[in-house]
Amino acid sequence: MKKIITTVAGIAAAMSIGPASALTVTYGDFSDLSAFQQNGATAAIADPVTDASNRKVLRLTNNLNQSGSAFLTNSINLANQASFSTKFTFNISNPQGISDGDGQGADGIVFVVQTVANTAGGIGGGIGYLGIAKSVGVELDTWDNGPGLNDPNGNHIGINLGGNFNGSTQPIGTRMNNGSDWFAWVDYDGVNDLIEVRLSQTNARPVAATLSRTADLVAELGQTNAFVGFTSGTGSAGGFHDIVNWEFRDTFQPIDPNPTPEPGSLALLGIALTGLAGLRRRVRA
Ligand SMILES: [Ca+2]
Ligand SMILES: [Ca+2]
Repeated sequence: MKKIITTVAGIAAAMSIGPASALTVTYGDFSDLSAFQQNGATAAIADPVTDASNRKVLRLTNNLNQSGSAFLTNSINLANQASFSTKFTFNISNPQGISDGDGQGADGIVFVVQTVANTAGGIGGGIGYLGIAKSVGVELDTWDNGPGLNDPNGNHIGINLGGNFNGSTQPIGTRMNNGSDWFAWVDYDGVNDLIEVRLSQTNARPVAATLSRTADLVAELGQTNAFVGFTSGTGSAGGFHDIVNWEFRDTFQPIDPNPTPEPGSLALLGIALTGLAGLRRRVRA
């Protein structure tokens, strides 16, 4: 599927409610990477990449001792107090090199919103993110670098600001570099200064956040125009770090592929069924 960019500014303006504009970027696959600026190792990987499941993916790194990134070339204006919602599927396969406590492979992937430059950060434990100031980075970290990089273990997620691994972290029980698809949701509510991350091995948005932290992204970024994309790094351990699909919304509008009905809808459905049953009884009588 090709990239789809939808603008509904006209609708929002006509209704005079909601945000002044709404932009959704959707990649069902990555057969067309023309809207991305690729940096470092990512730029050196020939496109398109077909993975072991015959899918066209965005492969960020594929060998040892690399740093790479891919950001949408055009910045996005996060006008609603820097709010955004995003969901992506990632897959880390082909673990290489040395092992940490949970096995082979490193270093992970970081989802990044940043303003400094359309570029990539440090290799290895830097996961392509270290040093990207004025940013928020949600790390999917598969290598234990210890306290120096604020790693609680060799398989965790974290929410970081300013290009440093300084945020709250959450260990994940199953190895993220297990070659399976993982599903991640990141939502930033700029009104309440709250970032929430959800991680799942199924394509169903978890009710509870896996990890959250408060942050004022407008203050952190210093502006609301931001580059959005992904970074990755490898060192003496590595692997294939792939983004399988991606959706990004420039406002706080959490993405749920399989929403459960609202209680109100269920109540209405119940009334409708009751009404039908009543009708049937009347018809029979
Ligand atoms: Ca690490
Ligand atoms: Ca590990």
